[in-house]
Parts: sequence; C-alpha cells; structure tokens
Amino acid sequence: MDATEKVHYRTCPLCEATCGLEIHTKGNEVTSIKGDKLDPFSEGYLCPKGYHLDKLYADPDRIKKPMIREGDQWREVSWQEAFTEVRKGLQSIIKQNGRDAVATYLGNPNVHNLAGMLYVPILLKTLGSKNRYSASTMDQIPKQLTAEWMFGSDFSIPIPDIDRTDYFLVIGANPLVSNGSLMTAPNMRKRMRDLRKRGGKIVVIDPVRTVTAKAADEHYAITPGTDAYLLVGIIQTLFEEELVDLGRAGKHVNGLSEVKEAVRGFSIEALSAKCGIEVKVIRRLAREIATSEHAAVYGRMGTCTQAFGTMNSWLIDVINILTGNLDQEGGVMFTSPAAGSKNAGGKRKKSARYGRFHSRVRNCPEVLGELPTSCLAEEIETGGEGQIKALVTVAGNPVLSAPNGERMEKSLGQLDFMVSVDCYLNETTRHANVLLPAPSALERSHYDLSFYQLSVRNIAHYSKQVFPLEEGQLDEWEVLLQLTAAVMNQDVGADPVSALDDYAIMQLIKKECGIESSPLADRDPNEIFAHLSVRKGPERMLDFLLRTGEYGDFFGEKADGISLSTLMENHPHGLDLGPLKPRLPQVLSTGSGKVELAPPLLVKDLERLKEKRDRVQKGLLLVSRRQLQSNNSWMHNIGELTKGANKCTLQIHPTDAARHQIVDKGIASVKSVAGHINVSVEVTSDVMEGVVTLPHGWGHHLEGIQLRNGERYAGVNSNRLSDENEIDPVSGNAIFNGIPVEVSIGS
Ligand SMILES: Nc1nc2c(c(=O)[nH]1)N[C@H]1C(S)=C(S)[C@@H](COP(=O)(O)OP(=O)(O)OC[C@H]3O[C@@H](n4cnc5c(=O)[nH]c(N)nc54)[C@H](O)[C@@H]3O)O[C@H]1N2
Ligand SMILES: Nc1nc2c(c(=O)[nH]1)N[C@H]1C(S)=C(S)[C@@H](COP(=O)(O)OP(=O)(O)OC[C@H]3O[C@@H](n4cnc5c(=O)[nH]c(N)nc54)[C@H](O)[C@@H]3O)O[C@H]1N2
Ligand code: SF4
Ligand SMILES: [Mo]
Repeated sequence: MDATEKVHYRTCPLCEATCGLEIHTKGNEVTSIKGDKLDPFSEGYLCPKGYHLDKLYADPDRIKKPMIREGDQWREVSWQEAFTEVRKGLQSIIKQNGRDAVATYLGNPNVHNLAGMLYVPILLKTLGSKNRYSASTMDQIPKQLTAEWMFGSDFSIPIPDIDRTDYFLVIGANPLVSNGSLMTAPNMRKRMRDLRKRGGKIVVIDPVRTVTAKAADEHYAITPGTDAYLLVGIIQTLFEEELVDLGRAGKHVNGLSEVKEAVRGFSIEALSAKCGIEVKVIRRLAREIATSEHAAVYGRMGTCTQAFGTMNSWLIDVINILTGNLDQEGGVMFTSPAAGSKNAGGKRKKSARYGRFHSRVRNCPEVLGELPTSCLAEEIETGGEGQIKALVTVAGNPVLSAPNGERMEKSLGQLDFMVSVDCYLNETTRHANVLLPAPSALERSHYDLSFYQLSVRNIAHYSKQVFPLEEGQLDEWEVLLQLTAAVMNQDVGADPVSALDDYAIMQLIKKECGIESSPLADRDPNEIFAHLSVRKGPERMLDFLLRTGEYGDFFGEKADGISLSTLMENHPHGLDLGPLKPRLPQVLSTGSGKVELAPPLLVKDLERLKEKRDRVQKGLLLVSRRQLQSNNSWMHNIGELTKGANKCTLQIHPTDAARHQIVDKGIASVKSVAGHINVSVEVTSDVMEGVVTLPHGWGHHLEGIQLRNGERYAGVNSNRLSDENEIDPVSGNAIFNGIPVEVSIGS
C-alpha cells in the first residue's frame, strides 16, 4: 500500500444489513471499496450498492450548496441567507395558521443516519405540529403498532433468530434482494445456506417465485392481500390439533382464550379458497412450525403494505407465541442494543400511542405520533382550518414513493412554503423553496442506532467519517438544529447550534439522572456533562447513549462498561456483543406487564376477513418488487447501478400475457383506479397467474430535476397506480400489494 493511501473501516448506511466496508482513499479520492473481512457481523459480504458508495460522494449532480428557488430558477446562496428565508417562510405560516399548518415528511434515509435519528426528533418536538408524515406509514408501521400493543413499545419487534433456527417461514419478504428488513442480518444467502446445512427448512409464501423462494425448500404462491386467511388457518389448526404450547413465555401472556375464540368461526376450506393455498398445506405448515425444535415465522413488506397489514403483523407474532417460539433461542427474540434501546421496557405504559387525534380530512387515527402519508396530499389540498400550508421534508421523495404520485406531486405545487434537506434536486425537492444540502455518507460518521435494535445479533459498530466536510458545508445535524432555530424564530446570526446541542444533551442527562434505578441516579448532571465535553453533536449523544446503555460504563459506575472511545479505539471492525438473549418479562412495557396476545382492535378487525367480498378480480393484481441495484427512488443516478437491461418492467405470467396479447419487451398499458402508465413488459413464469409486478422508485422524467443518469434510465412511477384512498384501516399503512389493475396493449 502506498504511503499516502489510508484505510477506513465503516459500515454501509444504505440498507438495514449494516455491512462492514474496507475503504481505501488517497487524498479526497476513493481508490477501492471492498467488504471488511474482519467485520464480525458481515465477514466481508457486500452487495453491489455498497461497492459503489463512493459514486454517491463523487456524483457531480449531488447538491453541495444551499439553494433558493425563484420560479423555476435555482440560485446558490449562503447558509445565512438560506436559513433566513426558511425562518421567514415558516414563521409567517406559524403566525397566521398555527403550527399544525407546517407538516413534516421524513424519508427512509433518516433512519440510516445518526443525525436523522438524534436531531430530527428535536426538530419535530420544537415544531409541535400534528401533521407528521413519514415513510413508516408506507412500510413497517403495522409491525410497530402491533409491537406497541402486544409488548408495550413499537421497537420491541421480535426478530427471527436466523442463525439458530431450524424452520424459517418467510411471508412476503425477499431478503436475498432487500438484504433483510426488520431483521438486520448481512449476507442472508450464507445465513440461509447455513440454516439448510444444519438440516433446517425454509418455506416462502409469495405470489412471486423470488430469488429467496428459489433458495428455499418450498415455495407457495399466495393470492396477493390474502395472507391473513392463511395465518388464521394456521392458528386454527394449532388449536384444533392441540399443538399450542407457549413454553416459557406462557406465564407472561394474556389473552390466549380470546384468540382461540376469535379464530373459531372460520371454515378452513373457506380460508384456503381465499388465499389459494391448499388445506393440507395450511395444516402441514402449522404442524411443522409447532413441532420444529426452533421455528421463526417472519413477514415483511408483502404482509405489511396491504389491506390487512396490521392483522398480518399481529397474526405472525401470535403463531410464534402459540408455538413457544417467542423469546426462545432459534425462535423470534428481542434485541439488547448497546445504545438508545427503545425496547428497554421496564416502565409500564398507560396506553398505546394510537388514535389520540385524527387526520382532519379522512379522520384517520394517529399512529405512534404520526398520520398516514396516504393522507398528506388531501391535507394540503383541502382548504379550511388546519390546512397544511408548509412542508419540511428531510431525506424523502414522496412524489415517487407515496401512493398516487401524481396527486402527491400536484399537491406539493400548492404549498405556500417548502424546505427540503436532501442530497439531490429530485422529483420532490424540486418543489422546495429552499433546498438545504445534506453531506454524503462518506462525509459523516455513522452508527446504526435503528438497525441494531432489529438485529439478529447484538452488535455495536461506530464508523468515523471517511472524508472531512467540504469547505463551507454543514453537517446534517447542524442543518437540523438550524432548522429548529428557524422554527423557534431565532436569529441565524446568533449561531444557535451549540446552544441547542448543549441543551439537547443536557435534557438526556437529566432524564437519566432522574431515573431512580439508574446507576447515575445520585450523580450531578453537570458533572456528567463535563465528562462528555470533549465531543459535540451526534458523537456526544452517541457516547452518552452507549455509556448509559445495556453495556455502558455509566461514567465509572460499571467497570467493564463501554463508551464511544472503547468502540473507536478497540473495535474499528465492530464489536460483537453476542447472540440474542431471552428478555421476558423485562422487555415488556404494556400496562399489564404481560404480552397482550389479543389487542381488542385486532380481534375486532377479524370481522373484516368474514366480509363477503368478491375477491375474484376481472383484471390482475399488482404487487411491488425490489431490485438489488436500486434503493427505493434515489440511487438511479449511479451509472454502475443502472447499466444492463431495463429494470423498470412489468412482470407478467405467460398465460396472462397471451390473454392480453402482450409480448415480452413490448409495451403494456396498466390502469388502476388511481392512474395509468405505459411500461415495458417482461414475461416470466416466476410470477403467479393473475399477478403482475412493478418496481417502485422510478419515473425520473419530470422537468427541473438534476439527475442526469437517472433521467436517461427514467422508467415509470409505479405509484401512479397505487391508490391513496385504500389503506390498511387499522394502521393507515399504504397499500402497494394487491392493487387491482387492467392490463392491455400499450403505446
Ligand atoms: N409502490 C411502492 N412504493 C413504495 C414501496 C414499495 O415497495 N412499493 N416501498 C415503500 C418503502 S418501504 C419506503 S421506506 C419508502 C421510501 O420512501 P422515501 O423515503 O420517501 O423515498 P426514498 O426513495 O428513500 O428517498 C430518499 C430521499 O432521501 C435523500 N437522501 C439520501 N441520503 C440522504 C441523507 O443522508 N440525508 C438527506 N437529508 N437526504 C438523503 C434522497 O436523495 C431522496 O430524495 O417508499 C415506499 N414506497
Ligand atoms: N436492493 C434493495 N434493497 C432494499 C430496498 C430497495 O429498494 N432495494 N429497500 C429497503 C427498504 S426501504 C425496505 S422496507 C426493505 C423491504 O424488504 P422486503 O420486504 O424483504 O422486500 P420486498 O422486495 O418489498 O419484499 C416483499 C415481497 O412480498 C411479496 N408480496 C407482495 N404482495 C404479497 C402478498 O400479498 N403476500 C405475500 N405473502 N407476499 C407478497 C413480493 O412479491 C416481494 O417478494 O428492503 C430494503 N432493502
Ligand atoms: S447489503 Fe445493504 S448494507 Fe450491505 S452493502 Fe448492500 S446496501 Fe450496503
Ligand atoms: Mo422501507
């Protein structure tokens, strides 16, 4: 290695897998990126996106200066001018229309970003608007809601103990492409291979024979949107065949008889007819889960973003509990993260965070402090008291990611003021009045606060920034604190960042010192503050969270405890804190201190399954698919990832293609209640008959965006077809799977 070359070890922040990277740099150039073989979790594994992380850093289209839009012209401005404009824009609306008139939309990369995780909550709290929207209500909110109801905290999500299970039932997830979700587990291919080598079995339920399905022992094609029928069938079989055995968790569970009663009224034949999976298969799956020594049932996007999203998320955990697999090695377990453990439990909650207020236009219940993104456009468009007039977006692209993209896009055009924090001028941020640049991943430090809460092993890995910020660039946490100051109507000239940062950390310290059972209970907050003073920003907060976490040193109170320095100095490749450990009952924070197996609203929701609805569609059912070289909407500007065959295609079964006179590589017209698109066709028998698939995040053809490669491979926005008016009524989650469409020859 050349003496001017430096080596950096860090985790990839792009998806939930948290792979370790070994990055070589010379000056401000990356000379190579490979998987870090010494990373105890990913052991050298990387997907194609990780290899191209440097391209995001070097992308000439990336926004590096704050910009103000005048008409359709953008002007680069100083930070001072940008924040002054933001303050003016937000204050005039807050004064005239109140705080709820300013909405926020938080996109997915926030949870992959230390600044987003630590500083966005400060912004939201200071703003105090009820109009909070995020990618969560188009993703995992059903699972968070069932965790809140059943276990007392939305982050107490049971994670498949994939490395120790011997039966893995995967429903509506494609971890070999997505690299796992609500299951942080780098190199899923190896983990699945190992599972089978141990003599274990993998079964996949998916309308599509995905790469995950192909790598499994069995695959069953299910009619989109009907998983709840299958899951009720499994539960009924467990009761009927006396296979229910809660094991060690039993004494901590309330509501067993209610569940038994609730599933009694269904006929197994009717359930089977609805989901298209034979009765004997349903019965066999139930027996296999119950009789395997260690089994884990796992569901993801296919189960969440459909009409029965919350019900599916609940029933999956019910099966894990009824078969004694909750909190058991090789079953589904709770993590013990090193920092910021939202699943810490202990304190019992009086009530779940649900339905404390409702959306103005459609009267949708609040879920965990937010409202469904499917409601955002109508809240902007509909006049009257409480109308949204301004929007703050941080790391989000709802024009491409939210249902009915066309309506979403039009609504953004109606706002009085919009400010976006983002790396690109894209389909959403082109509507902003002020665009505030966020640095690229390599210019910031990293620690996966969210995903170590959802990880199949307990891991702590801190990554230093690879490159310093460019001259004049602000770090994202500073941008977020400046935005907070604008909301507070503070003068930019007063440099509010340090004061707000000090205030924020002090609040955390005081809270911890105020907990009677904390090792810090008798300590003076000012003394703790002084201990932390070598750092500021996210590092200081992270240090505090690590030191007061499960393995922390509590500032000298615990001899072998860890701190940020421990990770930085002794564990550059990451610290493996071991496999998941049993956590019942300590993890529970429900009012009763028990697992609530039968949340009343979900038991009631089972009625919806009995509704006599004609599910036989005239047309086809559209489902979403992910692609290894994409990451939602925002990595299509990287040529290395878009090259090769067109990726934005409608996949259709040969029989359906013939029936609709559609040919491979031809163009299909696809219509739904919400909209219409023309798209290239890919005929494949991997999708079941009656189903078509489209990837999301494409459609980079709108005027005024700055994504030169993306525009070349524009594709079409599949969310022109998803209907914002159809949601999972319990959680308000968007529906991206099982959308009725009509397909014909396109042009
Ligand atoms: N049809 C359909 N639609 C879907 C889905 C589907 O399966 N099918 N999936 C849904 C899911 S699961 C999700 S999570 C959502 C995603 O929805 P969004 O989060 O709204 O969309 P993304 O494409 O992730 O957009 C991320 C934005 O963040 C910016 N960005 C990237 N890194 C950073 C950073 O470090 N800081 C800042 N400030 N900005 C950054 C990017 O430029 C981009 O504008 O889409 C949902 N939409
Ligand atoms: N490469 C890549 N990786 C990603 C992302 C990406 O865009 N690209 N996005 C990231 C994000 S934000 C997320 S949330 C995760 C998502 O991670 P996953 O949920 O694992 O990914 P999906 O590909 O959405 O998998 C959903 C599966 O459900 C199936 N499905 C659709 N409808 C139904 C149904 O009604 N029932 C059943 N049983 N199955 C159904 C689909 O065919 C698909 O195979 O991936 C993350 N990782
Ligand atoms: S799997 Fe995810 S974390 Fe790993 S390299 Fe790919 S994008 Fe990065
Ligand atoms: Mo997501």
